[in-house]
Amino acid sequence: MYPPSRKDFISLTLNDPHSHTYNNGKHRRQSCWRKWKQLSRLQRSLILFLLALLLIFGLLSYPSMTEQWRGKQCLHNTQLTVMVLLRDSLKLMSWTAYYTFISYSFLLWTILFVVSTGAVDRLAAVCDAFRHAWKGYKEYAWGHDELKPISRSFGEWFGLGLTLIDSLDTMWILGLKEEFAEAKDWVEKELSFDKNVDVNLFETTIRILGGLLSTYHLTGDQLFLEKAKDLGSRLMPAFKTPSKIPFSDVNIGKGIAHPPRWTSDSTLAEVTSIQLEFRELSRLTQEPQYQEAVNEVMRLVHKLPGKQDGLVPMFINTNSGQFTHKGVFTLGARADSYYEYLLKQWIQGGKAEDDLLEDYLQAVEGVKKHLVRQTGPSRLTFVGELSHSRFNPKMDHLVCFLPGTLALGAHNGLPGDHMDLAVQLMETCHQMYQQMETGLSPEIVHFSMQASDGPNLIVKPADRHNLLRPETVESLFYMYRFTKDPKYRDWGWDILLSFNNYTKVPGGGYTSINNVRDPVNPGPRDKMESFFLGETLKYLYLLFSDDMELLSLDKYVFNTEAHALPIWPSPPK
Ligand code: DMJ
Repeated sequence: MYPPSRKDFISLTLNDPHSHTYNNGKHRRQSCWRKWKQLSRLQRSLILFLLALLLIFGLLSYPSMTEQWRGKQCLHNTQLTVMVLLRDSLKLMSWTAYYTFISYSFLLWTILFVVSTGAVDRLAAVCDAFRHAWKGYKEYAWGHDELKPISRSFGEWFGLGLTLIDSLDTMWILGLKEEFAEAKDWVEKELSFDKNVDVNLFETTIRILGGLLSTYHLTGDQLFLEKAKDLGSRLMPAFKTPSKIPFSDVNIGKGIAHPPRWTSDSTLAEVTSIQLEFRELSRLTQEPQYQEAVNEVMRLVHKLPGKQDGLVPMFINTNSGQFTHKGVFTLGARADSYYEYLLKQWIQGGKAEDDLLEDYLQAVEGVKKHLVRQTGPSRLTFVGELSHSRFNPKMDHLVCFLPGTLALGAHNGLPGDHMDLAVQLMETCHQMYQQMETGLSPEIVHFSMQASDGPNLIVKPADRHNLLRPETVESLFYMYRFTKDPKYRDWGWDILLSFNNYTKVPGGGYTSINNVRDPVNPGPRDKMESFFLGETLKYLYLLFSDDMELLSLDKYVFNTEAHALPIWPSPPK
């Protein structure tokens, strides 16, 4: 796949004035022009309008032209695009009356096109947002992990240029060639994994390994595969544990892994959400050790006692290989992407691995039975948590990945009621934004189950922050792709506007905020998470794009950090 090409204007090819064809045509045009002048103004307008319509349909159905438009959306905002087209049309008008005629039609088409498709504005707005975020990163945090946009400095987590790598494929998809080239240059010259640093296995896999693999697939550039191989091999010591359940942390320079200081447990979602990336690395390198290591984790978890109707506890011990903290079940932090990766591994591998499907289907039934409930006031469907048989009507924003995952499953032939649940949960995630004064969701919401006229959503003071997370726009993207219902785009648009209103920092960057209920003082936290560029803006762009072949969901599966990996071709029969 290639990025949209940069074009500053659409050119029309004119006939050679010295050719015979042109001279013959000249007479015809002169008589046409005379006839044209004899028409009334109404007749002329009507013809122009019809021609404009013809042009719209013609151009829209011409693939290479829409390809050019896609490129423009990131290079110009709509107004600029219109101005460029206007300028070109005016230039053409100074030719003969024939070209004036064409120009008017073209101009009319442009205006109608822009007015009739909100898509142009929305895509351009995502591009503007990306550029603004990138500007801050480039100026104050270049090559570092995260931008601190308020203090105009940076934060370091692993010291591996996290935001830059997480953003690579987003820039490619948005057609931001110059920005991409600069970032690639940094990867080539500056990025080294030969560093004495402790990294978190899961975060490094989903953001950096996933980002490099996805960029390799989009660009075909070996550089990214070489870097991915180097990183993958440096992460492997994490799997050297008595149970083969990996440690949470690895020193990629020394090749030594260890659990967190306070426990020998690993987080369940972390050890079961690195599979897509390691499996793909094995496929590309033909080196089986990556795939074998992560498949072993799935095999162990598959047969482990302590699940409840497919729901898994949040921790697993690296020595014993057993679940710990049993009896607590959530679809939020520490368990979320386990469920997501069951389905996505099944899809990645060509729907051949039955254990994955079985675990996923069972888990969805478990979610429906134990965790899905409705609010009292207006019957909003939500996913709560279970703690030793006690139901807690609390839902992390993280759970909003679920409508998208359920919809993806239904699209791949899983039961239709998964889609029904997806539709209901999508509505709730939308309400988590819409009912807040800033239009942005808090990190955690509690739901009222009492039948009353009171609010459905309750936000505790400690949960009022927003970290620019992607899960809701991610699900909106899936829902739009599968239903084409424009309301999902409108909901995504409202979210982008709210990000712009309350989290955009003058000078460059976006910041997470402390209080989504206070539009006067949302309380900037001075941190732009890498997933804002890697995921949130990418999913918004894909949501607004009319090009359903742009990372088709029948060809790619997105990892949990929105990095696209190919669905494997089926083996020859
Ligand atoms: C991302 O790093 C991933 O989406 C992960 O699965 C969950 N947390 C963040 C975004 O919220």
